[in-house]
Amino acid sequence: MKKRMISGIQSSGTITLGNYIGAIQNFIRLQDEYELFVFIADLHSITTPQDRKELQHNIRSLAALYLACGLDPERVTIFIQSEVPQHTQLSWILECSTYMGELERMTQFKDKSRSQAEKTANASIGVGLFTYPSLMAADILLYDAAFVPVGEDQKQHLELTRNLAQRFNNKHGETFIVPEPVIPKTGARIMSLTEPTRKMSKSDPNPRSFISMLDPLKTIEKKIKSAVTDSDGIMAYDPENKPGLSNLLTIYSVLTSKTIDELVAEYADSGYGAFKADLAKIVVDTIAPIQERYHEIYASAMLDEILDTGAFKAQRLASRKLEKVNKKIGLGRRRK
Ligand code: ATP
Ligand code: LTN
Repeated sequence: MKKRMISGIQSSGTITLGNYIGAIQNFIRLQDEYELFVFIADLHSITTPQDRKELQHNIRSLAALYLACGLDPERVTIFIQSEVPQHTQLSWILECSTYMGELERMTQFKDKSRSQAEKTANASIGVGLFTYPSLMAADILLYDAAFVPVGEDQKQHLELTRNLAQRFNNKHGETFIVPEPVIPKTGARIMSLTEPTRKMSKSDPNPRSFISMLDPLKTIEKKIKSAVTDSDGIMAYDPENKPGLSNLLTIYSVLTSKTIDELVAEYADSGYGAFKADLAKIVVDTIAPIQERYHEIYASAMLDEILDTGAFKAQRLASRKLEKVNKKIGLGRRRK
């Protein structure tokens, strides 16, 4: 039997080239080998303020992009997180055995609460942003997933998920599979185009910092050509001293079959301009066919059918698991 794998992406904006390289490319690569579940993490996205209409659009748009990027609904179960209420139910149970100190250490919480505090006059931060990792653990543990394909930034959340699974198993007996992260060797952390020491993020307020999968092709070209690099003109991969150029080399390498060493040699004498122009073409050639498929899928009734089927299948597994968990803890009642 195929091992099960699960992952999700937040519907907090349009996915970026970072999400595509760090996560989606891996989903596509692994969809034959594993029983794959991929969901739209809409509950996670409301841990930061969302506009109702935009959220509705982003949820459907992400589902359409999964398909447009190449996820095959015949092989992959695609569903919307909030349509499977067991996620929030198990999340509460896990929250009760997650320690404050564990959540306080999460770097994503530290980063996001800081930027949230800067944005709001009274520095209000929702509790959901803090407990976010317990919901993520529930997403994974409900499905007995052995593997979780994610980008580098999610490693710490995965470690917590493993701890929560082990903690529960120790207390209540074997219940959860302890999952392993699957992180790509190259491209697990694509950096911002304007501040290359920070990761590229779809909710970055500066649109020039990321390439959205739905950006007009001309915009993509411009963003790559104006990406921040150093000014010494020496072609080299050195993430510490040349973070901008190294990031572009990484993107070039993962979208082609060329290694970074080959690229450094190839562009050694041609300067950053020619390198960026070629890279822009490669990125556009990757994204253009995805955009062509996207619009038709977004408007189709077929997308709703796929999401209905996905939610049904996910609910069946999730409800069975949750029932077991409730029983082990002693929740609810035994009928007389
Ligand atoms: P947000 O800006 O709303 O926090 P995000 O762009 O950081 O969102 P997520 O929804 O948190 O994206 O991440 C979805 C998946 O994409 C995760 O597996 C994550 O590790 C991966 N990912 C996100 N950003 C990058 C990046 N810059 N490089 C590589 N992988 C990434
Ligand atoms: N936290 C993830 C999104 C996410 C996820 C998951 C990924 C929510 N639940 C379960 C893998 C498995 C992020 O990328 N920010």
